[in-house]
Amino acid sequence: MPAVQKAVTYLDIDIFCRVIDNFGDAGVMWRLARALRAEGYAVRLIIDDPTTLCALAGCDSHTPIEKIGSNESIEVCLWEKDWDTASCPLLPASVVIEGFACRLPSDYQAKMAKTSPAWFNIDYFSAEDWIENCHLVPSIDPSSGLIKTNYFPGVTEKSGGLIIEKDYEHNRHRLIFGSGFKADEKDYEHNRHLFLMKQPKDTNTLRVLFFAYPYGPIEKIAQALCEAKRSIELSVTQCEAGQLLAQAVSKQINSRVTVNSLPFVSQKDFDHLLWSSDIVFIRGEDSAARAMIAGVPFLWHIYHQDDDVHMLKLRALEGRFENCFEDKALFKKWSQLQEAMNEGEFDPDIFSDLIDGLDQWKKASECFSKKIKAIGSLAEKLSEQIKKI
Ligand code: TRH
Repeated sequence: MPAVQKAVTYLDIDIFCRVIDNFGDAGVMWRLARALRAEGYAVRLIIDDPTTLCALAGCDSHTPIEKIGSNESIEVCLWEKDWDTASCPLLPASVVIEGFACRLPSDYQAKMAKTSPAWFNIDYFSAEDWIENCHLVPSIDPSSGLIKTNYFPGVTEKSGGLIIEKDYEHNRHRLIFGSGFKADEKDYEHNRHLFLMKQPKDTNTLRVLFFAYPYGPIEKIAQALCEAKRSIELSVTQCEAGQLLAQAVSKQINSRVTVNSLPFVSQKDFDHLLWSSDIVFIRGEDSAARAMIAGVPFLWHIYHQDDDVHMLKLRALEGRFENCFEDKALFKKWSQLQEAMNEGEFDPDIFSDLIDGLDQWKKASECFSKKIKAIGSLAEKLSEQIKKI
């Protein structure tokens, strides 16, 4: 008798995302949607700003919303404005994910009270101690009585980890040893700048990637790059700070910095940029997390918060990194330069020392990347929690 194949039923997940500013909100939720899809769930992403999502997904800006997720088998749906005050036609999925406490449409939430789905809030990434006490802590929603579980991404065992795609190592290996950007060759003009990043460079030249906020010490960074003892191929991402840096560098005389102005690339190609770089200036949350996973030496321009809360977050991450630096003096220089950069200063001499210690800096970054990977991927850890409920 032929073996009867058991039908596999996958749970469906709704992810809600409001874009407050920039790319981080959509960036994290799109990455999560892809990673949960790879875990086998049927994923619907409900988002109020499809244009931002389109850029991250690498779609043409005219792509209709229902097509944005089709290559990834993810359903993308517009969060209509009036759903916040009037009725919402969506029926709740078995699992509901609220991105960064974005407040679900009240009608949708009222329907959840009848179906009791598993409900998670995915919070902001932090390396601080306190998140370990809040991770996976349930709270009771006063209006519906439903339980919502708070999930905190982080870099320690007791946190929720970071999203690391199942094919991450495979893709990285392909870029470094294989065909790289080949898949996009048909669109050579658009990807010309990415091809440049893949070309072999002379060993004394440094590839530096820049993604930061416009309120940083841009002129001082330009000066430090131009005073460096090694030639620099500087790739500036498409952002205001990138344009400002390119202008500031062009004003410096006799510099050995060549500037490559990048287009906005898809989230997948963004990893390629990190893998092809020697040093990255990185901002926000998702791209900083990607630099940590990539094991590339980075300087984090952290998102500014009131009362300097961001500096606590920055120092907490440095604290987690310290053991990975064999050279403690170099660790001090890295922390010093990074903190100063977030306070409007940038010392060319310290930057020069970091370049001199690049091998050690790289070793420390790779050590940290290993630690993060050992924790496991956020999507797998979240999936374990979903299966428990
Ligand atoms: O864009 P960010 O500054 O976004 C956020 C938001 O402001 C958010 O509200 C805030 O809370 C958070 O920062 C701290 O930086 P972030 O988080 O690094 O997101 C950028 C995303 O854009 C990330 O997924 C990488 C992606 N990206 C590309 O895919 N291609 C590109 O060319 C560039 C420059 C970025």
